[in-house]
Amino acid sequence: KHKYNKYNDWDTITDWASKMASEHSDLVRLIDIGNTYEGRPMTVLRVGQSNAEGPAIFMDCGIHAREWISPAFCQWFVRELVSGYSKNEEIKKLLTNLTFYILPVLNIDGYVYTWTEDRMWRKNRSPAEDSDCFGTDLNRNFNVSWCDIGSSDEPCTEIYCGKSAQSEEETKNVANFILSHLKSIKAYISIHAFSQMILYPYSYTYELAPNSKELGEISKGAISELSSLYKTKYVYGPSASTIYPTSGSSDDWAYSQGIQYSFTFELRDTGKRGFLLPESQIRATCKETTLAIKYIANYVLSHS
Ligand code: 0X9
Ligand code: ZN
Repeated sequence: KHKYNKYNDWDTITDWASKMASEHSDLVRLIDIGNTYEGRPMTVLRVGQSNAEGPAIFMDCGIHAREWISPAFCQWFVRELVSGYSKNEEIKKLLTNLTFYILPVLNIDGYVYTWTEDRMWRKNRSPAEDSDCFGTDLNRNFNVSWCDIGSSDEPCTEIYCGKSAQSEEETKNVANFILSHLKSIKAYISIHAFSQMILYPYSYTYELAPNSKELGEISKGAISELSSLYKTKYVYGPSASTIYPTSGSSDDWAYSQGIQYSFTFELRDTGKRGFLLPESQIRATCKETTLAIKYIANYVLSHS
């Protein structure tokens, strides 16, 4: 049975998504964006007043399989939107003027594998050529400075970039969906764990992005909202210097396509439990993160 304050397995998340769409058909539509390597359908939840054509925000969770708090947050945030629509003026305003495209689990095959075989699995599940190892790091597979700094061309590593840029079904499906809505998508947000950070481009170079100052100010504002609830400490900055350099990452790719507001969140904690964040922290983590995402959404709305 689906629960917002527990980690849900993939079948439960699938049923949940269908139920959201059928119970809130005025606000939620499901969009099939293609299948994973193992053939599971990837479904984006489009949340917004159905006739709204305005600006949009794309958010994905679960690029990395073991970061379970991330999909939990996407589910929480969808509920926040649908339940807030009728009783909260701020949410109503957001959903009247903005569209959210939310992908609750990007790396579904990997996520299933963490439930059935290996809790610490990170990558997707496609087999490599000329190697017995499995899995490409989907946050190294996007077509931006592909397989350069912070990636590896060795299939047995955790940061394998894949056999070519966007070689993976999951990467291709997301990139194609974003490209097909590029006119409306004003912000890209990718939810990871852990480290308590808000990161923005660039990742593949230490150079500063053209609107780095603005991205820093938005991050600062989002963190001030987030920490107002439980005083959780976050840091922010350009990805390369704040966490470490990576290439072929989704946020840099979205930014390279002209999406000016591109962020990666690293949710709780700072390493005590790491990827194994206890279920008792889901609620607080999701509540505080919701404040940060709403702050960004309001910013995007008033600047587009
Ligand atoms: O290594 C990663 O992909 C991210 N860390 S994680 O522990 N969640 O795997 C960091 C990504 C930093 N790079 C970008 N934001 N592009
Ligand atoms: Zn991650």
